[in-house]
Amino acid sequence: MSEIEKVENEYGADQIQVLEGLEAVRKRPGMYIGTTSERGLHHLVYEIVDNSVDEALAGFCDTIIVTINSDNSITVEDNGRGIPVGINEKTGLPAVEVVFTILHAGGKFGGGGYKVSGGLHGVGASVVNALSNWLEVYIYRDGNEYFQRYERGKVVKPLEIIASCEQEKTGTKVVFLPDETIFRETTVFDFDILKKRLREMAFLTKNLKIKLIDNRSEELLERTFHYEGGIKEFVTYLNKSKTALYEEILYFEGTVNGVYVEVAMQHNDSYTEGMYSFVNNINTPEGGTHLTGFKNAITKTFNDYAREKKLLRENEPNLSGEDIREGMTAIVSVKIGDPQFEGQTKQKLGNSEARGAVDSIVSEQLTYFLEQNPTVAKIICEKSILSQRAREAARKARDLTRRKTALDGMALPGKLADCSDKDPKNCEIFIVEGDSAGGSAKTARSRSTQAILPLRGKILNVEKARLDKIYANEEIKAMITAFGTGIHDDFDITKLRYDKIIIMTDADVDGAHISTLLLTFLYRFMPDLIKEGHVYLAQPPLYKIEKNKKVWYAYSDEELNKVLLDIGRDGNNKIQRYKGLGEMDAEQLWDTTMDPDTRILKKVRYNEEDSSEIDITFTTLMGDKVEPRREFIELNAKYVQNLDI
Ligand code: 28G
Repeated sequence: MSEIEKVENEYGADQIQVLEGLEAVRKRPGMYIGTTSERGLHHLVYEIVDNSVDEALAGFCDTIIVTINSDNSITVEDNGRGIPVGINEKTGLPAVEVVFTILHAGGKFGGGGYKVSGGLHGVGASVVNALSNWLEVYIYRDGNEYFQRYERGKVVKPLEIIASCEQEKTGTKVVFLPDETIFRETTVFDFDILKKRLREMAFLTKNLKIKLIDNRSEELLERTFHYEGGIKEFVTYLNKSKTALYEEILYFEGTVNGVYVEVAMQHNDSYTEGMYSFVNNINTPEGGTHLTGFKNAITKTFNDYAREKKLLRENEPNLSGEDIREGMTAIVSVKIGDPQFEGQTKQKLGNSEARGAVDSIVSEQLTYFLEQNPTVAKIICEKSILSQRAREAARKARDLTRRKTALDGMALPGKLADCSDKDPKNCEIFIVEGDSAGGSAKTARSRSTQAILPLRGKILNVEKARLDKIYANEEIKAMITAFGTGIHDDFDITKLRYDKIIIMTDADVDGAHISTLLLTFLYRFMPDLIKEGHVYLAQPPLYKIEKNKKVWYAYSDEELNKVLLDIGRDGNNKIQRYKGLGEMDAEQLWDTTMDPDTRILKKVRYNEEDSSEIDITFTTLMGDKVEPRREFIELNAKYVQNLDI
């Protein structure tokens, strides 16, 4: 069935239905773009760019330019064939008008059907149109420049030819201004958010050039993403702050049963796995059949190889998938005509043919690669065997603590001053840097609901340690038992003993370092605590200002200046710069940092869509390469006030 026919059969729509369709989008925008927050706003750009990417996947477009204009409208241009302008018989409308005004069934987030990207042209254009104050489309085809304008989704003028152009020039240009009555939170685009997603799109579509331009400020901001190697370069990018164990990026590609599969992978010397999967260029943080197929394939293939080459002896157990994936960065990308999503958030791929396709392509091509590259094969197998031994040692250490806890009842760590209320909903735990601040916090706290766990010195950097060492670490063991959730395979968030986990460190460089170490641990080992919003950073004040027996606290330099402006700068002011929590007595600590009625807490946020970038942030900050860290710190120096991962 041709695309045009499909439109006719499904919609045979008259103008009234068309308008109703877009009204539905304006009434319940969340159904179509998930949210009207900042994230939803940026989603509009991706919907339009997706159509250009589809044109690229169809083989007709190699350049996309996205511009943030000075009025915060967006221009997207591609050099594809140009959206068809011919009249569609049933609707009597030009095809382009069908694309922008007819709502296609379902939405990516609503009911029945899902958006089918990957060669078939997405269905988001009409949604973007409905949620825009105005939208203009320019089409270059057959030596003409066509133009149409819409306001809040409605045609304001029929499609017209406004100029002629060179016969060879083809493509589409869309300009739109999001509707501020829909996007109440913000209509201001963020260069960095767009940059991340457009870079990802460029990685996922090899050879496609995507340019992002920001025209809002004096100095022009411009980035171009163009990766000949596609996801191979994605892996290199993700590993840039790590040390690779071998030079090659393993790359497998093919189509089985209508599923196009692409996989790239490489191991580094860290202990964490970084696997990212995509379906039709959309991130699937919860994985699904494609990821299962990949995991099956590598587990089986490496075990077969290690046995055959006698790297694993007969009496030794098989390598587990986790052993093989330790320190592995991988991208699994599939393109499929009719993706079915499952699970609570509808983000997990369900198509069973994807499992088989990825499994067979990876098994076959990886077996061949290992035969051709025995040195690389040996490095990976040996690393996996080391991981297997560490895991076994860690299991023993864990069983030991588990048995101990079983014997002692719930053996809470000795240093923990627990709260008396046993309902986790009411409870919070402060993780405090140093014994002395821990002492003040213990005195200051509200005993019924606030628990204090003091940590001595710097905690272990989990980026640089293997499991067995991590489980043996006293500070980490204390946190695990205090939280009650267990860790890793045992992790159970329903057992969490506190609703809020509050990291309280000095407001100086060391304190920031300790916060980062703690966040690294939580992010790697108990990510759900962060995802579910249980992790907070306390904000102790930087200054105490006293005048005529009155006291003010300031949490930043700006606040200090504001207070001084209010009370007047004169000789009666006494300003104290707090260097650490230890300088505050219990009462001050309570008043400024711990009292739930007056304190400021920063919630640590986690955005699934950003997971590959967050991984880079942590390895850059905590890994062993110095140069990327320096770069990162220089680039982010302006954000240090706001520890947001
Ligand atoms: C610049 C911003 C966004 C696009 C094309 C090219 C074609 C196309 C787009 O066809 C098919 C859908 C239902 C009738 C296809 C051109 C075949 C031949 C295309 C874009 C038409 C849509 N020649 N380029 N759509 N059907 N770029 N960029 O949107 O109605 S969308």
